Amino acid sequence: MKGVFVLLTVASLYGCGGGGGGTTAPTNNGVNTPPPAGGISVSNNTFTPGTKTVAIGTTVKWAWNACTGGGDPYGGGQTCVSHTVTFDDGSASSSLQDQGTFDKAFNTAGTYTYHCQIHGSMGMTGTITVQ
Ligand SMILES: [Cu+2]
Repeated sequence: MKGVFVLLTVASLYGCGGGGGGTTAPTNNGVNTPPPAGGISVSNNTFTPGTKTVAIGTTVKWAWNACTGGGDPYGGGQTCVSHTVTFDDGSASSSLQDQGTFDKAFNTAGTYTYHCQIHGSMGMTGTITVQ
């Protein structure tokens, strides 16, 4: 019995696909990720803070906080809305995801604008100024 459990655990580990780039696979269903100090929260239709100034060489982290609701008496789960961090210059951007994080290093001075592919037209945009 114990051996079967171990085999199943190993099989499920191998079943996880590899993530790409700086995006962490969303592993915690219905769980928001608090942004670290200096990070940016990705919530429903807004990035907070929407504008940010960093020093050259800084890695900025976005953390998805797009799950709301849940906690009803019947144990219903939260609803998580998918968003992207998509750079207007076509540089490395996040996946369309409803949880997890995305990291991007800024090694060149400049102004980098980004948007959510789904909600950019609703004003879900942001700017990173690197100096
Ligand atoms: Cu969005």
